[in-house]
Formats: sequence, structure tokens, C-alpha cells
Amino acid sequence: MSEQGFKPKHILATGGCGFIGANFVRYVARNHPDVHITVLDKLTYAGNPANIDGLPQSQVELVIGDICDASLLERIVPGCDAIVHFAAESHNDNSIFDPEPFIRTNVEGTMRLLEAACKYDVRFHHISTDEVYGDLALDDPARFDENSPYRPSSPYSASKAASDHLVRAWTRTYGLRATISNCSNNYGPYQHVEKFIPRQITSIMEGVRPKLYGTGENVRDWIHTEDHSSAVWEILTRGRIGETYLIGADGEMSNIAVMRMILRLMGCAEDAFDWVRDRPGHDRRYAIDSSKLRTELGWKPVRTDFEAGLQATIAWYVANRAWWEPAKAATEARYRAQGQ
Ligand code: NAD
Ligand code: TDX
Repeated sequence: MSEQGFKPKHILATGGCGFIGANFVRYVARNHPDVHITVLDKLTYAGNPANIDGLPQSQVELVIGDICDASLLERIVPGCDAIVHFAAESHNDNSIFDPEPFIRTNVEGTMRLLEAACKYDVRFHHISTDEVYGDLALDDPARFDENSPYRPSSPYSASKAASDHLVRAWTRTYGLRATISNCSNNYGPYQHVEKFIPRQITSIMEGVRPKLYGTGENVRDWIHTEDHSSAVWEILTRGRIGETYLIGADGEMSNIAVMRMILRLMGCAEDAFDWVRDRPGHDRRYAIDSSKLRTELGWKPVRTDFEAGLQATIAWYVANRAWWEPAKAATEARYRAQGQ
């Protein structure tokens, strides 16, 4: 079944006060002013209402609440014609030290949303990650595609894999109109300081040496969050129901190369970082083949100059110190306790 030309009028964006969700809400508000957006967000440590500040109140409304709260979903889902599900516990390192909230939000929360979407026949788009496919060897030319086997490594990626399976089960068994996208590592504004790129930028700004895990050879496939938003919009409005699309921008780079680039762009010596304890079970390499999305829906990324994107991201953190500073000390205290 195809949903060619689906035109949402009222989107429920779960996790819309987090990094990728807020960038998507801003993208829709800017490009589709006729679409109303309800953001449902629990405002965990990773959610910040300031991420959607400045958007027209007539277009974007925030409901503070938990996706696991079925009675709340009963109140807000019926008014919507699409759910774009970003809300999650999203940080691998946290999942290693305390998996429980990951199972609750990512698995149980997704199930509650699926039940409500089914009951009120609401179009559902599930935001997932390439990490569900595990990792690739550093010297392997292969990339992940829609047929790659599920092989998650961390409690986080296992919980996201479980949520993908639930979406497929609800589609096949109950006829839910759903799509799934699995994206590679995002970067850009509003990303929490616990994540690799913002952590290093903000540490350097505070005069603290940035920290590289293990050998630094691990490879991530970077995409600017703006390109992720445009891909999600295309899949939501023109994707085929029941299908999965991988999103990536051919941005493979080793962590040490990214670290050196950040240091150079910030005027520091490229070796001015510390090696720290590796992440247990650390995935070696992610790489996405996004041919299906590009050929079927004609999507392509536009922010493909990684160095220019990184420079702009550094400029954003420099200009928005008040946004990240309150979270920095507690984040670093948590890392210190973990030896990282
Ligand atoms: P984030 O941690 O920055 O934001 C998550 C948001 O969800 C926060 O606003 C938080 O308050 C909210 N939230 C958490 N639990 C909730 C609950 N129970 N009820 C309601 N709201 C809740 O995460 P992110 O990096 O923006 O990731 C968003 C989505 O994209 C996640 O599903 C993640 O798995 C996926 N993803 C992320 C990346 C990446 O590089 N960051 C890549 C691919 C996929
Ligand atoms: O200080 C650090 N030093 C370091 O070397 C941190 C925080 C990370 N790293 C490494 C670990 C990873 O190889 O950098 C790489 C990126 O780390 P994260 O930013 O934690 O991202 P990752 O674990 O790759 O997962 C991200 O991409 C996929 C998102 O956090 C997930 O939500 C998404 O699913």
C-alpha cells in the first residue's frame, strides 16, 4: 500500500524537545507553516523546552508528559493525523550503566503509542537508528541496507531494535499505517553535551582537554540533522506504508579524525586530547547505504560538507553558551565516575 501525497495537518512529535525532534519541529514550522505540531515530551535531562523557543504558539504547542502514559495519549492522539516518534532514551553510555529507563521508554513507550495510533487510525513514523544492525569491521567495504540482519550491541540499540520489531508487528497484525527510518549519527545545533561532538567542543571552550575512547579508530557515518529532517518529511509524506528506509549522507569518518578536525577548527593543537577508557562493547563502524531512499523518493542530503557543518556547529555552541552550560558539570561528573 502506498501513501503517495499524504498531507499531514496535525503532527504529534514525541520527543520534540530533544536534539533531533526539536530540529524536525523547527524544519516543519519553517517549511510547512500550515501544519500544526503538538510536541509531547517528558523533559528528561535530555529535553529542553528552549529547543523549540521562538516558534509561533499558534503552530507549535508543548504538552509535557510521558509516552508511557496511556490516559494522556487517549487525550492527545485523537486530534492528530500523524505521529512522528522521536522520544527515546538515546545515549549508549547511559544504557550501559542503567538500562532500565531504556526498556521503559523505548520499548514500553513505543508500544503505548502504537496502541493509540492503531485505535485512532493515525499514520505513524518511527525514528530509529543504524545501531540496530550492530557494527561492521573497519576494513569491510560493506554498508548497512534495509536487508541487514538485526544484531544490536548495547542495551540502547537492543531497545531500539525491539521498538522497530513492535512497529512491524503492529503494521502486519493490526494494519497500522507505519513507516520506519534508521538513521546514522546526527550532528548540529541543540545536541546534548553528553554526545561526542558537543562534548568535545564545550570541553575545549572550558579549557578542558577533550576525551577520546579506546583507540579512536571507530568510524561513525555523520549526517547533519537538517538532512535527517528533510528525509523524515519525505518518508512521512511520500513513503510506502510498511516500508523501512535507511537515512545516511555518506559521511564516514573515524573518531580521531573528527577530534583532530574539531581541535584544528577551534585553534588548538590536533593532539591536545586525552585517551580514556573504552566504551564496553564499543561498536567499531557504522555505514549506511541510503540508495532506496534516494532512488525511490528522490531525497538527497545537501549539508554534505562535513567540515563546514562542523564549523557552523562550533559557532552555534560558542554563541549559545547559556544553553549548554547548565548541563555541562553534571554530565562531566557522570563521565568521571565512569572513568571517561
Ligand atoms: P535526545 O536524547 O536528544 O532527545 C530525546 C527526547 O525524548 C528528549 O526531549 C526527552 O525529554 C524525550 N523523552 C525521553 N523519554 C521520554 C518519555 N518517556 N516520554 C516523552 N518524552 C521522552 O535524543 P535524540 O538524539 O534527539 O534522538 C531522537 C531519536 O532519534 C531517538 O529515537 C534516537 O534513537 C534516534 N536517533 C538518534 C540519532 C543521533 O545521532 N542522535 C541517530 C539515529 C537515530
Ligand atoms: O567523549 C566521548 N569520546 C568518544 O570517543 C564520547 C561521548 C564518545 N566517543 C565515541 C563513541 C562513539 O564511537 O564517539 C562516537 C560517538 O559517540 P556518541 O556521540 O555517544 O554516539 P553513538 O554511540 O555513536 O550513538 C549516536 O548515534 C546513533 C546516538 O547517540 C544514538 O542515539 C544514535 O542511535
